[in-house]
Formats: sequence, C-alpha cells, structure tokens
Amino acid sequence: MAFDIEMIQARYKKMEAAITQARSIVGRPLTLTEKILYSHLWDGNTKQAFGRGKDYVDFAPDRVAMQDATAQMALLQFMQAGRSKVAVPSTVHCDHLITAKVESGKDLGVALDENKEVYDFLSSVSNKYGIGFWKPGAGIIHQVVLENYAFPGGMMIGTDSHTVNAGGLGMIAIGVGGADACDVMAGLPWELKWPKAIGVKLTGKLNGWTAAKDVILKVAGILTVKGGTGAIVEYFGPGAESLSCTGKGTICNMGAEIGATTSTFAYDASMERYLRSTNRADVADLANQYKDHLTADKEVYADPSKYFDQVIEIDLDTLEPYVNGPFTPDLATPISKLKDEAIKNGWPLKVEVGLIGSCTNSSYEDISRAASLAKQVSAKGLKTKAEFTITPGSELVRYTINRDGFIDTFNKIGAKVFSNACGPCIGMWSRVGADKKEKNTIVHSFNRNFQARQDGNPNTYAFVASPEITTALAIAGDLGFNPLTDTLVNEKGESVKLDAPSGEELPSKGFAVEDAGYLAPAADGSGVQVIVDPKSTRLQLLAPFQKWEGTDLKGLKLLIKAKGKCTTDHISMAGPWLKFRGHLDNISNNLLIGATNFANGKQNEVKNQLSGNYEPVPQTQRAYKAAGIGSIVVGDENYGEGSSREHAAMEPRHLGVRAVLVKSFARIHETNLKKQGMLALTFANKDDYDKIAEDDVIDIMGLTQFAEGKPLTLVLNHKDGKKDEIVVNHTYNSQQIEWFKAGAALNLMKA
Ligand code: MIC
Ligand code: SF4
Repeated sequence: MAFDIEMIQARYKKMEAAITQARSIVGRPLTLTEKILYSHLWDGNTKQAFGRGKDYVDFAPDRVAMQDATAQMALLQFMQAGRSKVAVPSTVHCDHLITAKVESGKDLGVALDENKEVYDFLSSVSNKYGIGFWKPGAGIIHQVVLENYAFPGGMMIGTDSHTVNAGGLGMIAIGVGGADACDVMAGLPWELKWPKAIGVKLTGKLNGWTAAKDVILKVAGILTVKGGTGAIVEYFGPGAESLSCTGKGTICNMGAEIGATTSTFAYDASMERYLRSTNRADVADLANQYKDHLTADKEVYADPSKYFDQVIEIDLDTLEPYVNGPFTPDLATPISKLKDEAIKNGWPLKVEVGLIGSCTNSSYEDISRAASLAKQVSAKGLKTKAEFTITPGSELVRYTINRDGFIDTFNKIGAKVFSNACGPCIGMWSRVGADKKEKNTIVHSFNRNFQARQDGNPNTYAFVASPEITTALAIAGDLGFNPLTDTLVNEKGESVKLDAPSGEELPSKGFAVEDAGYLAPAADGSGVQVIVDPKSTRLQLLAPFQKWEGTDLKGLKLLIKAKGKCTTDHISMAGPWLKFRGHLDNISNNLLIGATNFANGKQNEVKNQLSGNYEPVPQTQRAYKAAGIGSIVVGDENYGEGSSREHAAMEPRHLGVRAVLVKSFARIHETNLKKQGMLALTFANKDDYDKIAEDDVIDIMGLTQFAEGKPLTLVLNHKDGKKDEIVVNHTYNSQQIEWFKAGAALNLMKA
C-alpha cells in the first residue's frame, strides 16, 4: 500500500470541480500542467485566469521532500516557526553526505561515523515533527520519492533542484530553497509565478543505442541552460507513451539543467505498470478512475502550438545518442560527431572513468541495459579500458539488481559499487590523484558537469551521457569511440563490435528489498528532544537576520564582479563543504570562492577596498562586516543556476552583502535571495555591467519607495571621482517587499 493514500484520494476527489471551473474561466481546453496547477490553488477553485510569466499565485502542495544537505537549514528554520507538527506529509533523505571511496559497505560505515551528529539531528527533528526519515544508505531522494511518494496529478516541492524527477510519474514537482519548504511545512501557502508552457511532442520509438536520456540531452542542446527558465515543460505524443516511467523520470530530472521550473508527462500505461510494480496498486487504481484529469484535454495535444508558448518536436525513431559537455550540460554533441569535436577542441580522448547511477539514471531498466553491455566484455574477449563505478539510486534497486545478477556482471569488469547515495555526482568522491589537477576525461550518466563538480579537479573534462553510452565509452576507454559504427580490438587482436544494449523495463520477478531504510516518526513527538551542541562545528542554531534600517543603502563596496558562469557551485561549493551545511558561519567561508573575478580573471582573489590588497572573497567580506560596511555582488547571465541550496543566498546575507545585481537570475536562487531579505536586482540595460569598476562604492537609491514594478537607481561612485547612475529592475511583489523590510521571510512568520 502507498504512503498517505487518504491524502491522494482526497486530492483526486477535488480535482474534477477545480478543473471544470478553471476550464470555463480560462475559456479553452487545458494543458495537463494547467489542470494540476489550477487544482492546487491555495484559495480553492479559481476565480480568474492567471497570466503566464506574470501573476504570482499561492499554491497548496501535497507534500515536501528534503535531502540531508539542505534539510539541515530547512529544519533549523522550521524549528523557529513555532509549530508542533508539519502541516503536509514530509520526508528527509540522507543521501548527500556519503563519500564514495572504497565500496558501499565501508563508505557507509565511515559516513555514519563522521556525520553522526547531523544524522542524529535530522532523525530527531523528523521524529519530533512528524517527518518520515530515510536513513543513510536508503537511497537518493528523487529515486526514493519516485518509488514511494510521487503520484500522477500531484504537486510537491523539495529542497533540491532535481525534485523535478517526480514529473516521470505525472507530478508537478518543483525544487525550492529550504525557506519555501519551511513555509509549506508550517501550513502556509507556497508562491510561484504562473509558469510559461513549453510543449515537447515525441513521435516514434527509441531503438538501438538511444535511451530516454538522449531526449533530454538533445532538448538541453536546443534550449540551453537558460531556455526553460520560468516554464514548465510538458511532454506528450506517441513517443512519450512509448517511454518507460523511469525513462520519463530521467527526462524530467534533467529538466533542471535547462532551468525549467519543472517537467511532466500525462498518466499512461507505463506509469500504471511502475506504480503496480512498486507496490502501489491502490494509487494505480485511483489514477485509472480519474485518468481524464491526469492528461491534457485532447484538443491540446492535437494542436499544441495553440496552447503552448513554444513547441519542440523530436522523432525518437531517428534520435541519436548524445554526449553533453564538458563543463556545461547543454553543450550537446551527437555521438557521430563526438570524435571530431573532441579533437577540434582538445578534449582528452582517453576516458579515465565511466560512472553510472545517480538520481538521474539508476532505474532497473538503466542498470539492466548497461549490464547487457558489461556482459559482452568477457563474451567478446574484451578488457574494460577505463575504471567503472556504479552508484545505485536506492536500496530497492540495489537489492533487486544484485538478486538478478547485474552487480556480479559489473564486478567482472572491475566495477566499484558505491553506496546508494549521491557520491561522485556531488563531489563526494575521494578520487585518487584528483589533487594533481591533471587534465583528464570522465563520462557519467549524471545530470551536471560543472567545472570541478565531481572530483574537485578543475581540469577534469566531465561528459554527461546515458548509462549505455557511458558503459560503452568506458569499455573502449576512448571518447572518440562510436559504438553504433566502430569496432574494438579484443585481447586476441580480433575486431569486435558491441551489440546494442537490451534490458527490461521492470524486474520480471518483481522488486525486492530486505530493509528499505525507512523510519516512521513518532505519533506524538512532543517529548522528543532535539539537541544542538553550541560548540558544534557542523550545526548552529540560526539567529534572525536584522531588519532593513529604513533608508537607502549608501557606501556599499563592490565585493566581486563575477565574470561568466556563476552557478551555485561557484557561490557555495559542495564536496568538502557539504559538512558545514548546518552551520551558517562555517560554511560562509566558501562564499564565492569558485567565482571568477572580472578584474583579474582569478578565482577567490578580490580587492579588499579597505586594505587595498587582493584577498580571498570570504576574508574580504568578513573585513567589510567587521567594519560595519555593506557590499554588493555583481554577476552575469543566469546567476545562481544549478542547485536549490539556499546557502548561496544565506552566506552573503550572513556576512553583510546587501544586494546581488546581475544580468539575469536562475529562478530558485532569485527566490532564495528574496526570502533571506537580500536585494536581488537586474540591470535594466545589460551593458551597464561594463560600467562597474573594481574600486566602486555603490549607493542603492529609491528603497523608501520600494514598490512592485518600480525600478531602483544605483549610483556608482568611481575612484576617480566620477559617477554613473544606472537603473536596475527587480521582480519583488508587495509580499516579497515585506520580507526585505523584515530582514527575511522567516522573521515575518515568527512575528
Ligand atoms: C545538486 O545536485 O547540486 C544538489 C547537491 O543535489 C543540489 C542541492 C544542494 O546543493 O544541496 C540541488 O540540485 O539542488
Ligand atoms: Fe544527488 Fe546528484 Fe541527484 Fe543532486 S543531482 S540529488 S547530488 S545524485
């Protein structure tokens, strides 16, 4: 039986009336996305048609999920909200803090020891406030959510940008910062700007070497890391129905990499099969009963350009496998052109490691197809040239693939099986030799490949591909190998060709597991004690941020003008820093250390305007803070792309940065800044970015009349005595302006 079945039942019961009303008010057939959004309005059935990309709307999500690296901050905030229990079903998943080094058992043991304090904190807070707790080793949040909690037509938020993975089961699932999760758990509405709509029509059927991953790798190439911003992507068409449910999950998962708010698919037979095989026949039966509401009105898919703002069409019959990278997930190269591109661009051809698994690609189908290739290694007398690792997405999958002999097959090609956790995907990978910073290539089936993300080495060229292509390239040890056309020379000197992968969508013997790793919370948690040691280096109770002083902000120093890509990995690096995710002051020592300073092209070296010296960013900012001087951070396009981590907003706030001014923001990061009481501003004229100089002292004018839709003015006081005045825009609505004035959204909740 599924978790929270009564909640799902109640949701479905309300859908009909909500959708009928919305359809009549909007006055046309509805997309699936619109049906789900209109049936989750905070204020009940709609009284108006909302404007895409315009209206801020309050929603009532069905559930909340948090992973350990972000849950610490989310729950530290929730503890201040003064509630005794969470208002909606919520879960915590311990997956980000396990370092992949030797093999799963040993690595898990080390993590349990090293992170004991954090795990104890998370489990006791969960127990106290009625939150389901998934222990370390249970699996990666998004895989566990897909297996247990996602349901067609539902809406959830999660403190991780890949929460969107649950779109594979027909949800609207959205990544948020911990402060948003805190609101929903406290019983408050959740606000989102009504999204734009992108439709992707899939025709044909996957065949040969092509996998679901290639759909999103191609879409990323088309839309780029910014193209989905502010939009929900809805996939449909015969090709969509032909994909497995977990394949749909992969596509939705990596929708985060195009900046999309989320992605989703209509309920179909693949979802029903998946629900039944994961022990949720009750949800499948319900969904069947309500299936007309779990897909778009039929006029929509028949004539999509009338209902979506943009339509993309992809023919799965002719889709080629893609390999995306290096350093960005949208640099898409079809496998047939990869060799030429690699040579042209100087990408190292030798593949050192192939890594499969992660929240993106560790379904039974993925693993069985990759294993079908691994099996050919001995059958064809080959030897695997690169190292090979697997991080299973959940204990359910790991147990089942082990039972079915796949782990054995991988072991025969010398694979390392890491814990059911994020591991190398988030830089929790103790890779031998990475500290030598040598130029090298790795290929993985994860979703992100920002510089230094996997192993901390900025010279690692990381490429994203399907598990099948990753396995083939690891066997060949050669980025220039095209398994569709090329042959390999085996140990006997013969030329052999790999057969196209084959596998099973779902285990024919069913899924199995001994201990899935779940701990239910106490029915009454009022007596549970949550302990935070004041001397801890890993956890720190939060002190409220100060409220706005009521005046314009004058005399702000430029902390850094970041050049080019500045993702949340650049603002608040993961890997070794993950251990401080519950301690705001300690983690602030990584503030912007990965960002490139426009003035000297260097990382973590900015001019301290007080000493005149070039110093690390955190040190410089601490000097301003100690002197009681505010500062400003300037950035380029899509600033804060990547993850949901609100540390990237809380750290500057904690250290006294007052505003972040950029050419454009990634959605989650912009909201995180607003929630924490920062000013998130954009250049009205993007060329003004060039006017900002290293020694500038900046005034932000117009704050006493801060209002929705009204630009602010910045005065740039240059060192030579000259001044420039520039106009900056913002997207604050009146509620969000109150957050700014109160010093943070949380301060208002407590008030
Ligand atoms: C990531 O993939 O970057 C993460 C780590 O899962 C993040 C969350 C985090 O920073 O903790 C994400 O995607 O939101
Ligand atoms: Fe974990 Fe990587 Fe997935 Fe983020 S993208 S949840 S780090 S596996």
